[in-house]
Amino acid sequence: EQRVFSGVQPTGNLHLGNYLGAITKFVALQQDYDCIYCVVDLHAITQDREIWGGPEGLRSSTRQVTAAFLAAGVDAEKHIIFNQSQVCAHSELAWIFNCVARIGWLNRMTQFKEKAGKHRENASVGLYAYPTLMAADILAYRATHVPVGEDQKQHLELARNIAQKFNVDFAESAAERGYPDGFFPLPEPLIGETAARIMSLRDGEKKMSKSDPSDMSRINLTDDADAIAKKIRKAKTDPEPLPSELEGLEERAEARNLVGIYAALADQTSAQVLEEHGGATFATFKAALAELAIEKLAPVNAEMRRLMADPGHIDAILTDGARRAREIADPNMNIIKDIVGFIGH
Ligand code: AQP
Repeated sequence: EQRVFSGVQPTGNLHLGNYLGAITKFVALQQDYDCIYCVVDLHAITQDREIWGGPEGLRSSTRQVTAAFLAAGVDAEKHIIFNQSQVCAHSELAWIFNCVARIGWLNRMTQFKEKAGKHRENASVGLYAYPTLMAADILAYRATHVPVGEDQKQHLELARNIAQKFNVDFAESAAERGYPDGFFPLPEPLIGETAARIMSLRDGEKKMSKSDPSDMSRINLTDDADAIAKKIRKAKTDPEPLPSELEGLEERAEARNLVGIYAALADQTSAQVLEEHGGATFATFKAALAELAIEKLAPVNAEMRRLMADPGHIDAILTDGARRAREIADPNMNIIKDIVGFIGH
């Protein structure tokens, strides 16, 4: 059995990187898999309160991410959309995984180092344990495939290590309960060839990120056409025109990023974009990119606004999704607890 699970944090400023690197991939996978898409609100509160915005901010961002899933084309009836905190299995399994994962494994996580910054002592314990919760998100459903951007590759590798160690540590107990190969599958990342890593519009070496203090560094899904056009016009570039071949983009991070964004929006490869636009100045190419971005994002933006005008409807979708998610996760949790040796499950 194959199942897709992925999540997006409700930390505000959902951007083009989240959209192209994750959400559009979610939509495409619905054809071939049973999919569970989660608004990971428990993950959001691992960061500083200014980032997730306090209780009001969290509620509003949770609805915004849900609206983005729906507006992009996730089908909440055939598949499942819900918010993480409504399903206890995530927290419960994360605790068990905290006892499976080794401190040495977590110490290697680059996202923690980046997000905790210089004052690591002041980071929350939750931020440190973020990857064990992510492993629990996936494995509570015994999901086999996880669409993510490239930045999450290391966390997924950790989830596989946790699944494998659990399977080995509890091999006998799992076999006695009918799981001779271990209870957990080893989940595989699905990282797209295009848009796996969209970079900041102000710095081609940094990924586009919700928490970048400069709003000009990213295109938000809530930006209107004027804001999108302005951000693309002002995006950092070099003075050379576009090359006709991919090799010409080496050492030109900003140019490579804009070509990559165009390619992902047009559903082409970067090479195809260069065939068509090679030789163009940035003034010309940016105008074409702005036009394309507005054409693709305007309907998503409009649908998100329409959905967010009715928060009760969004909340009902999340509650229904959570109920269906529990139907999958709760029986799994009972087996997992029994395998570990907890009485009463
Ligand atoms: N720049 C990006 N390019 C491609 N994919 C990206 N993703 C994030 N940034 C890019 C993918 O979006 C999904 C959801 O991300 P998330 O919100 O759960 O976590 P994140 O990676 O921490 O997102 P941000 O925007 O970078 O937030 P901050 O600023 O808080 O760190 C994931 O699949 C991710 O790979």
